[in-house]
Formats: sequence, structure tokens, C-alpha cells
Amino acid sequence: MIFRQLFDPQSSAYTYLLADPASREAVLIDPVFEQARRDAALIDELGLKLAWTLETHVHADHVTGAWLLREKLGSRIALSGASGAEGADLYLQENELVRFGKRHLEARFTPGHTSGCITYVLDDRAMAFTGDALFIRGCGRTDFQGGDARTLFRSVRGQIFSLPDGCLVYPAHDYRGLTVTSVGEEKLYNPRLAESIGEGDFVGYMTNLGLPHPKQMEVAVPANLKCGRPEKAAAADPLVDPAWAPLTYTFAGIWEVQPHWLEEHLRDVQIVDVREPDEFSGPLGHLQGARLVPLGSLNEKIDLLEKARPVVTVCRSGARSAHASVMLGRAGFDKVANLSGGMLRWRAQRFPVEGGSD
Ligand SMILES: N[C@@H](CCC(=O)N[C@@H](CS)C(=O)NCC(=O)O)C(=O)O
Ligand SMILES: [Fe+2]
Repeated sequence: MIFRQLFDPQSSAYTYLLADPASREAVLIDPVFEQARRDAALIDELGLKLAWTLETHVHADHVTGAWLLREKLGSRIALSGASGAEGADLYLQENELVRFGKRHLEARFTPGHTSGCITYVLDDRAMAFTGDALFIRGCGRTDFQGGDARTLFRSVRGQIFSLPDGCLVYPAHDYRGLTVTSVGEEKLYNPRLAESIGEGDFVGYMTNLGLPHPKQMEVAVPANLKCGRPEKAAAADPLVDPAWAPLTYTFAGIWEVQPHWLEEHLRDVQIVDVREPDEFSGPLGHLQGARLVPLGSLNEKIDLLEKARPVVTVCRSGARSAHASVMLGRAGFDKVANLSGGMLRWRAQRFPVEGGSD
């Protein structure tokens, strides 16, 4: 199976990508609104088709990317029938199976953090995605959204601790940077829910957590009750592409432009070639109108470039220029793209150069 654990640093939230390698069908558990572009880039680069986005629950601390991904990739949205959310394609019933290719996840109802929490268990019980029901040596709070400590205790003991000890547990959050645990480990060492601890002890622990409400709660809960559909569609949409060129966003975080577009728009952009002088005048030649600014001197010469006009960075293979595009972005240039494949692809596609040899 194809499996990736993705992280959103703002909310310390994990998103999980699972895919069946033969059919390329994929599911994404708990996508984050601001990371939708990243997730779409990864799905594209791995050659996957996103069948479902699955919510473990209505999040209180970040907005889901489910609606955005449905708009962009045609995925369908599923979450618990007990979530109270509108706009989903499927409201999961207890123990319903969500299929992707030859694999499936089972939706186990694990309420207590919220009343609509689901733990998704992989078909072979090797992995469980517990949302905020069970964290690594912790658990989600129970003081809002229909939360209830006794209910959570029974969910974890009944629905999660009944899985094999070797089942890996992937939570929706970790606030210390830990990534994975197992059922057996949590049964022994979870300070709130280990098997040696009683229900009354747990309730006492949870009643006295004294946590402030999540900073984004007033925004996140209403948005998630609409599966992440924004009030004003385009305004906050992180998937609206820059208007100046048909750019591609890579999972590496780089905006790229293709040679055929650049060939037709050479005069509309500033071309910054970040190779060394001997390469610029060497056998590969250079693009018409390109300005030579070797990568090592880009920072000191950055003021020579106009911020208002788009910049396309170029090098031999597209690697150094990718870094240059990131440097320009950090310096406040908002219309920057890297020439995909650099001079090598430009030449391979037989576009014209100045200088160089055949
Ligand atoms: N500081 C975070 C707190 C987020 C929070 O309260 N997270 C919930 C899950 S939605 C939780 O259960 N946290 C448990 C904890 O912080 O121990 C924020 O403001 O976003
Ligand atoms: Fe939560």
C-alpha cells in the first residue's frame, strides 16, 4: 500500500494519504484547508486518483480541505452521520467500509472527543487512524462539541484497544512531534487510558485539564460543519492559481512554468539565469533576453530585478533555479516561477537559444 503521513505545523495536525498501488485509488484522512495545494501536488506526482476525503470528526482547531479538494480533484467527502455537518457525499454508518481499489477502511464510531468521532481501521488491522480519540500517550479533550469523558473511555477501550497489539495508531494531532504508536504500547503506557487505569480516574483527569479553547475554534467549527466550504468562495481559496501564467505547483513547494509557455512569452517576463558565466556562454547557450545572475550573487543583486514584472528562473537542469525561485519569493517577489527542466529540457524540446552549439 502507498502511505504518507503529512503534517500541518500551524495546527499540529496530521493528514494521511493511503492508496492502492494497482488501481491508484487513494483516500486522504483529515486534509487541512491551507495544505490542499500541497496535497493535490503529491497526489498528482504519485499518479493517484483521490476517491475520498475522510474526516475523523468536525475539527475545532483548523478548517478541513475536503471541499477544496472535491472542487479541484473530484473526490467525495465522507464523515460520520453523527457529525451534524452538511454538504458531504456520504454519511458513514457504524462499521461501514470505505473502499479504495482493493483496500478498505472500516469506520468505527469512537465518540467522546466529539459525538461524531470516527476511527478508521485498515482492512488488515495493521493501522488505525484514531483522530482525536486516542493520541500518542494522550487523548483529545472532552469539554466541547458534545464531548464526554465516560464515552471516550468506553470508545477507546471497546473500539481501539480491542484491535491487535501490533496495530499502529496514527492520531490526528501530536503537539510534541511524535508520529506513531501502537495499540499494545498505549494499553501499557498511556497515562490516561492504560489498562491499569479506571473509568473514574480518567474522568477525574479529563475534568481538570483546564485547557483554553483552540484559537481557531470560532472560525473552524462553522466552516467544518459545511465540510470546509468557504463563505466567499474565491477570496480565501488557496487553490486559486497565480494569474500571470499557467503554473504548476510541486510537492517540493516550487512554482514551475513549462518551456512551451515561456517560448511564447519571453518578452513578458524577466528571465534570470542563475548558472555560472562559463555555462551561460557555454554549449547549451542561454534564453534570449536572459540576465546572468549566478546563484551565489543573487541576494546581493536582487535589487536589479523589478518586483512588478514576473520572474522566471533558469539553470542547467532546473535545480539551482528552483532554489533561486524560493529565494526570490522570500525576498518579496510574488510572481516567480522556475523553468521546468532548465536548459536541458528547453534544448531537448528544440526551443531557440542565443549562443551555444548544436
Ligand atoms: N493550542 C491549540 C489547542 C488545540 C486543541 O485544543 N486541540 C484539541 C483537539 S481539537 C485537543 O484535544 N487538544 C488536547 C491537548 O491540547 O492536550 C489551538 O489553539 O489550536
Ligand atoms: Fe479535534
